[in-house]
Amino acid sequence: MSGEDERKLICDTPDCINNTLLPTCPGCLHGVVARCVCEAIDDLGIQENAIGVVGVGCHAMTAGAVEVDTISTAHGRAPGVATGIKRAYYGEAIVFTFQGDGDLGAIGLGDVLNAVNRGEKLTTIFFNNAGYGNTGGQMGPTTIEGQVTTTSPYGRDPAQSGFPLHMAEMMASLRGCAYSARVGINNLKNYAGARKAVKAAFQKQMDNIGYGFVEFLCTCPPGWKKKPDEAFHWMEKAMMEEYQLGEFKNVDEIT
Ligand SMILES: Cc1ncc(C[n+]2csc(CCOP(=O)(O)OP(=O)(O)O)c2C)c(N)n1
Ligand code: SF4
Repeated sequence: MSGEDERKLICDTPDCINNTLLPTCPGCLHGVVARCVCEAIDDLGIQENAIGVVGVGCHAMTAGAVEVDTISTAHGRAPGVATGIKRAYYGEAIVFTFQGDGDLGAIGLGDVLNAVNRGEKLTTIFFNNAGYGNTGGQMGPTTIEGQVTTTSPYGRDPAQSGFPLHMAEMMASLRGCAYSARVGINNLKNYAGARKAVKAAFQKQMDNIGYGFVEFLCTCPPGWKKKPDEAFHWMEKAMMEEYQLGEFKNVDEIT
C-alpha cells in the first residue's frame, strides 16, 4: 500500500478489561459476556465508580477480567451484599452482580427476587448456561426439558423436576424492575444488542430508577458433554428455542 496507511481499526480492546487469563474451558462464552460488560462500562465512562459483586461459580471467576473493584460473596448472596454496598455509597457507586443460573436461580432466588422487588438501584448480569458449570454439569433451574445432565441422566423430566425458569420474564413481572432483557452473543448483531442492553440496564441505575437485569445465553461444553462447536450450535438451537431473546421491560418510572 502506498502513502498513508488506510487500515481502519474496527475492534479495539476495552479499557476496562485486564489481561487476566480467564480460567474458562474452550468454547465457554463467559469471557465474551465479560468483554461485553467491559465495553458497556467504557461506553458509559463508569469504570472509576463501578463495583462488581459476584456469587460462586465460573461466572464469578470471569469477573476477574473486568478491571474494577470486585467482591466475592457466598453462593447466591450477591444481590444482598450489593444492596449494602449501594446504600452505603449513597448512590455514588455503580454496583453490578455477576451470577450464574445455579447461583441466582436456585440457592439465590430469594435474594434476587427481593432485591428486584425492593427496586434496588443495581444491575445484574445473569449467565444462563442451562446448568451448574463449575461443579461438573448438574441440572439447574434453567436446564431445559429433556436435557441430559449428570443429575438428570434420562433428561430433565418436568413431572419430577419442574419446568425451566425464565428469569428475565420473571424479573420483568416485579414492580421494582426497571429493565429486563435476554440477549445472545452468538453473532455480531446479537452481540451489539447485548451491549446496548447492558448499557440500558446500567442507565436505569445511573438515573436512579430501578433494577436492571440482563440474561445472557451462554455455553458449557464440558458440563453438557459436548465439543465446543456442538455446544455452540446446541445453544443456538435448543436454548434459543426455549429462551426467546428480547426486552421484557423498559420503564423510566417505578409505579
Ligand atoms: C453454599 C454452597 N453450596 C454449594 C456450593 C457448590 N457450588 C459451587 S459453584 C456452584 C454452582 C455453579 O453454577 P452456576 O451458578 O450456574 O455457575 P456457572 O459455574 O455455570 O457459571 C455450586 C452449587 C457452594 N460453593 N456453596
Ligand atoms: S465448566 Fe462450563 S461454565 Fe465453567 S468455564 Fe468451563 S465451559 Fe465455562
